[in-house]
Amino acid sequence: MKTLDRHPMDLPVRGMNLLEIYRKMFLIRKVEEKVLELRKSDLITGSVHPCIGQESVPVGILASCDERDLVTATYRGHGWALAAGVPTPALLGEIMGKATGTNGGRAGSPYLSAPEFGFVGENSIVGAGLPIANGLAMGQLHKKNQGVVVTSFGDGATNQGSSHEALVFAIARNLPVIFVCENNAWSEMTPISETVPHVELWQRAANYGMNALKIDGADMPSLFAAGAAAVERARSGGGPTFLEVTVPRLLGHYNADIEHYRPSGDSKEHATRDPLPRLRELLKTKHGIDESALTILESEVISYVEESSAQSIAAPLPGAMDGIGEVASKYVREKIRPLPIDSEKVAYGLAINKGLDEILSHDPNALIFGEDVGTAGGVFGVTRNLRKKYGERCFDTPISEAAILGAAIGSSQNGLKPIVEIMWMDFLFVALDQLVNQASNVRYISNGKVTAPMVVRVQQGITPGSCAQHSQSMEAILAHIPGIKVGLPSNSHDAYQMLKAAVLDPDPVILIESRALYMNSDPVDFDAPIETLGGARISREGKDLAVITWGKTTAVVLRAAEEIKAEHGIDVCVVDLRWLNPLDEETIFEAVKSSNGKAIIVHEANVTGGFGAEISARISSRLFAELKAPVIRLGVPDSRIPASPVMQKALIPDVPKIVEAIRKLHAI
Ligand SMILES: Cc1ncc(C[n+]2csc(CCOP(=O)(O)OP(=O)(O)O)c2C)c(N)n1
Repeated sequence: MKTLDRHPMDLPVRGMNLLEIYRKMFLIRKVEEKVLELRKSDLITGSVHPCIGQESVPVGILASCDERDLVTATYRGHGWALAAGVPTPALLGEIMGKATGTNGGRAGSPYLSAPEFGFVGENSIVGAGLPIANGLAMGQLHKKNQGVVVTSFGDGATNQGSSHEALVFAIARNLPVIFVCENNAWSEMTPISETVPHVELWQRAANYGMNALKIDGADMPSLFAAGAAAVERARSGGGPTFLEVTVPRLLGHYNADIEHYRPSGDSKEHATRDPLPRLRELLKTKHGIDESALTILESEVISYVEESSAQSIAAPLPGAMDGIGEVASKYVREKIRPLPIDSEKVAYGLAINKGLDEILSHDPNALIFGEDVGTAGGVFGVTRNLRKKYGERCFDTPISEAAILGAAIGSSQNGLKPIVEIMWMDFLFVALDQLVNQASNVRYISNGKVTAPMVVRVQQGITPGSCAQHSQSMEAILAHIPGIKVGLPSNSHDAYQMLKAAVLDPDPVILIESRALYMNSDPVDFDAPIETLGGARISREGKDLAVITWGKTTAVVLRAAEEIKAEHGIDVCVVDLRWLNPLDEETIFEAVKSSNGKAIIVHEANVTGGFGAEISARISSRLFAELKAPVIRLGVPDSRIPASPVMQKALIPDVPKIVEAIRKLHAI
């Protein structure tokens, strides 16, 4: 948390005396009331989730934090932002969607962030912030500055898989994270007692072996003490703590919640536990602060909130086009060099292993983690020997894909260069939130202030005997997500080159390797200059027809091209796309134009919604006048994948099927 130029009321809570703490809590209360008032007009749009009744938690915990420390919160995070030191006008500006807001209007009330104040941000996906906090904490450890990470979430979030994965991961890595569960007894419209009937929430963490305790959020001295102990423990290498803090829910889940589901007795009981009047009373009775001093302080806060609100109301709206851009770094097309011919042949998996070894040796911020990647060297041996050589910089994780990806996101935002392995493409789906909702948004929401330069290695495809849950080709789903770069190396040289390019890239990159290729050997020029990310390659020149493909099917298409040339004299141009995002459209268009206006796209993914559909659409709209025939897609028919190789053969686009498709298209 930096001490930037801001109003004294907006300073972070660290080092404040109890009266100043009260002032901050009162500020949070008044800001939230102002937000609810403005939400009744058009000045604020969308849902807002006030933290009224919960103000004690951010101030109580962050009182023990300092400028090294980082904070994440949920959509109910305005109080955390203000306690961390985010200026009130910037917060209100964001909630009003103004250009002056923390995120220039890109984030809104439930997803705002201000990393320059140590407030890494809110999160609108329940439970998603915990795995990311772990990654941030890995960055803290790497910096060796004894910094900690505080992550807040609700009681309902303790029912999320990602939360449990994060707790398990934090213990396994002994991370300096303080998990703060703000238990307001309601998960949106369902009481937590209904979904967690038999244990207390803190016990869940305790049963995982984490230091865990429960505190009454209205008892400020206990809250300060628990926060201070947890921070001290984390700073001194004692690992994570789980704090369950009970707080009242004084209002509905969000601004429009009429609480028709809530017994009135429950609301009344919660109202008796409001921490704000309790602290006020404590100041008067135990700290000798008189009523008039409190009244003056409160009126100063009210004036400041009015001023900040007026300032934000008068602030300019963003331009309509300001929401475009900063999705990913700009792709600048470069010509891709031809593949080496005379270099030493190296297996695809080994080329990646050598690349990883070099990356770890040259970049002290790089690290590798995933399931079985450490001691065992990966289930396919791709990370073999790296743990022996680099120790903890190549480590095994729990079988917790969301925790792995979240840790990659957080650590990449905090100075590290994580290269993580997800063992199988099919397993990515248990953790997709971390890519689709989290990694993809880091650059965009922060307007480019922060990026998530992480690399995810994963492998996919059909091999003999691979079952329906271990054989899917899912590149189209990933390429559909703006903000994520996706590449599929088709040979050993590219496997090495594309890994190096991915590691140098500032954005999240998914490298989809092919299990079937790991043992294949092709020439690799380890001395070739490293490319920047992107670019397709013409793998075979030809004038009669273009075949566009990527990854594993490239070699199959090349074999088909040789066969059809030998048997039918048809000269096929083969484009290996390499990267689906960014997409090198120009190489595709040039290839189709110079190949008689005929194109086939071949992939091992299902046809419907496959990336071939995207290529086909782009060719059809750009080259409509030049096309001599419809663009053809050849993929696996829309089916599940059988394990038996006999049945698999009928589905996979193999040489005979490709030859047949080429022959037919050529005849048109
Ligand atoms: C993964 C996911 N599921 C569901 C939702 C919808 N949702 C938003 S807040 C919320 C309740 C969460 O309750 P809790 O964690 O107790 O936090 P609180 O809102 O009380 O602060 C739900 C279900 C969501 N945003 N994300």
